[in-house]
This record gives sequence, structure tokens and C-alpha cells, in this order.
Amino acid sequence: MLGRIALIVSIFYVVLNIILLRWATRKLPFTFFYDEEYFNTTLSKLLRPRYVGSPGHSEVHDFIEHELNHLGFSVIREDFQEGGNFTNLSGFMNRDADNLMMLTCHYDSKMPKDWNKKDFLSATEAVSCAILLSLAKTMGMFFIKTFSENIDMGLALIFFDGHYSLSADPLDEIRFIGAKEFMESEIIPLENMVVAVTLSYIGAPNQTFASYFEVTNDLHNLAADIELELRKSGQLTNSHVLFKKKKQYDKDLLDDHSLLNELGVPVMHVAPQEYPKVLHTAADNTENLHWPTIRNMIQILVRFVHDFLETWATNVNLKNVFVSDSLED
Ligand SMILES: *[C@@H]1O[C@H](CO)[C@@H](O)[C@H](O)[C@H]1NC(C)=O
Ligand SMILES: *[C@@H]1O[C@H](CO)[C@@H](O)[C@H](O)[C@H]1NC(C)=O
Ligand SMILES: *[C@@H]1O[C@H](CO)[C@@H](O)[C@H](O)[C@H]1NC(C)=O
Ligand SMILES: CC(=O)N[C@H]1CO[C@H](CO)[C@@H](O)[C@@H]1O
Repeated sequence: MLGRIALIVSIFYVVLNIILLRWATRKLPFTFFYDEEYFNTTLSKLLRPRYVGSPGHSEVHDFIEHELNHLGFSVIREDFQEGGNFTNLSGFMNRDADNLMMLTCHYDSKMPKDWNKKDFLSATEAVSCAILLSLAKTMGMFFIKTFSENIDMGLALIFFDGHYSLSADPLDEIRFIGAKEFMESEIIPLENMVVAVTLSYIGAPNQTFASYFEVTNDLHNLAADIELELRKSGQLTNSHVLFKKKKQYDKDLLDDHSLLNELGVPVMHVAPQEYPKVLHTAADNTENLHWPTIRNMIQILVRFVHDFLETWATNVNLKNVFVSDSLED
């Protein structure tokens, strides 16, 4: 319990320090080049029916594993059976650190009722995973620099399998099999999970993103501030505002983070307030994606992850707070 409080306190300090740091240094030491061609190629590799047991399922996890390796992450791939063949994938930077920032998505799609249906692509689910890989590519040099500096913070990109159960029945519950296995496996000890940022259902038109958890409300507001700043300096595609400073603790869409939250991991859910209208229909494809949302989301999240890690790396006080608090355990 004390450890958990220490984590929450340290998140608070991270945010406070990020705000101070941003105020003090307006100029980024790093320039990030978002490569949309990479995003598009990545997305096209993910866009196939990829429910457990389908050929697309193994093609997609093999592809993600390959990309993570290629982008310099150390990859843990775990295959497990629970009525079907599931595969969790995680990519780590500085895995041995005592503190890990986790970014997560789920890569499987729902099984279609009509088994011959080829066009059930679940684009608004695939986008989150393509964003994570794009972010990793865009931030590659920054990661190498940051994690070579011996900081006690690491990064985990987690691609959950088994979001959906082994059934095409729309009434059948979402089961989070991958997330459950992941937590049970203790690949990352619970007390090392500083924050889990879960991306869900991104890329439909008109989406706005609220704050769903009190413990990460400051982090949510930070994302909103970053968006505002990027917008002011002309770095975003012209479109509506994504991050609203709006608390919505009682209404959050279900995803793998729900389980992590129950176990006490501080969770930030980067998700719209409603499911995309096209979800689980053939219309959930590339044509119906809203590109300004995707482009802007990537730019915002790159800055967000940068600020979080940079603050942790450069702020001695922050580490003192964290270490002294954890020692009380
Ligand atoms: C990526 O795909 C979108 C949608 O097809 C397209 O509008 C955009 O121009 C593409 N970007 C690049 C760099 O090819
Ligand atoms: C799981 O994979 C193994 C080996 O590829 C295969 O023999 C088995 O039939 C698969 N199980 C299911 C439930 O698809
Ligand atoms: C998005 O919102 C605008 C203004 O509220 C509306 O006119 C438009 O139809 C909406 N688009 C979709 C796809 O919901
Ligand atoms: C990376 C990851 O989450 N691996 C876990 C996936 O599930 C299996 C089955 O229990 C675990 O053993 C892995 O550790």
C-alpha cells in the first residue's frame, strides 16, 4: 500500500516537475520527425482479420515482434494456450530499471460471425498499435540517449493479445485474457509499474479524449497542455481539440487497462468518450479513419513521453522523493 502511495506521490512530482521544466526550457533539445510513411506501412501490416486462430493473428504478432526488435527493443514473446493459441508481446528499453512506464494496446480483433468475411479489419483498434510503433520509431534516438544515461526508469511497449474471447457472439464478454496472463506472469513486477498508458479506439472522426482516472488526471491535463502548445506553434494539423480537461471518472470504455487499474496500477486511458460508430463493422477500415486525429495524437504522445522520461532523467529531487518513500515500505 505504501509503495502504491509512493508511486502516486511520485507521479504527482513528475507532473509538477514537467510543468516547471517546460516553463524553464521552451526549446526541445530533440527534434522529432514523424514518419507518416512508416505509420501507413505499419498500419497496412496490421489491417487484416487477426482474431485468435486466424492466419492474420500470427502474421500480425510476428510483424510486431520483428518491428520491436528492429527498433532496438528487447522483446519478450510469450505464447500461451487458453482454448486457443495466444501470444503476448512486450518490447523493453532499460528493462532492469525499478520503474517502468508502460504504453499498451491490444492487437487482436474480434472474431467475425461470418467466417468467410475477409473485410473485418478493425482499423480503429489497429491504429493504437501502429501509433505505439510509430512513436518508438520517431523517438528512437531520444530513447538511446535517455536510456544510456543510467536512469532508473525504463519503457515497456505492450501488445496484448486476447482482448476478445474465442467467440463471435457480440453478447459474449470481452475477457482481457492477454492482460490477465501478463499480470500473472509478473514479467514486470507490480510495484515497478509507474504508470500504464493504454491507447484504445483512436482514429474515428469527432473523437475527444477525457480524463477517466483521478490518479492520472494531472498527466491527462499535461497532454492537454502539450496539445495546446503544439497547436499554438503550428505543429499540428488543423482540426478539433482532442484532449479535453474534462473529468469523467464514472464513464470509461472497457479495455485491458481496466484490469491493471483493479490491481492498483496508475492508469491513463487515452480513449475517446464513445466507441467508434464503425467498430465491429466492415466500415472500420482505412477510408473511414480521421487522419488529422491520428497525426495530432502521435505528435502529442511523442512530446508527452518525452517530457515524462526527460523529467525523470534530469530531476534529482524527484528520484530522492521516490527512493525515500519506497524505503519506508
Ligand atoms: C498515409 O495514408 C493516408 C490515407 O490513405 C494518406 O492520406 C496519406 O497521404 C498517407 N501518407 C503518406 C506519407 O503516404
Ligand atoms: C495451437 O498451435 C498448435 C501448433 O501450431 C496447433 O497444433 C494447435 O492446433 C493450435 N491450437 C488451437 C486451439 O488452434
Ligand atoms: C462530426 O461533428 C460535426 C459537428 O458536430 C458533424 O457535423 C459531423 O456530422 C460529425 N461527423 C461524424 C462522422 O460524426
Ligand atoms: C509478455 C507477456 O505478457 N508474457 C506473458 C503472456 O502469458 C504467458 C502465459 O501465462 C506468460 O507466461 C507470459 O509471461
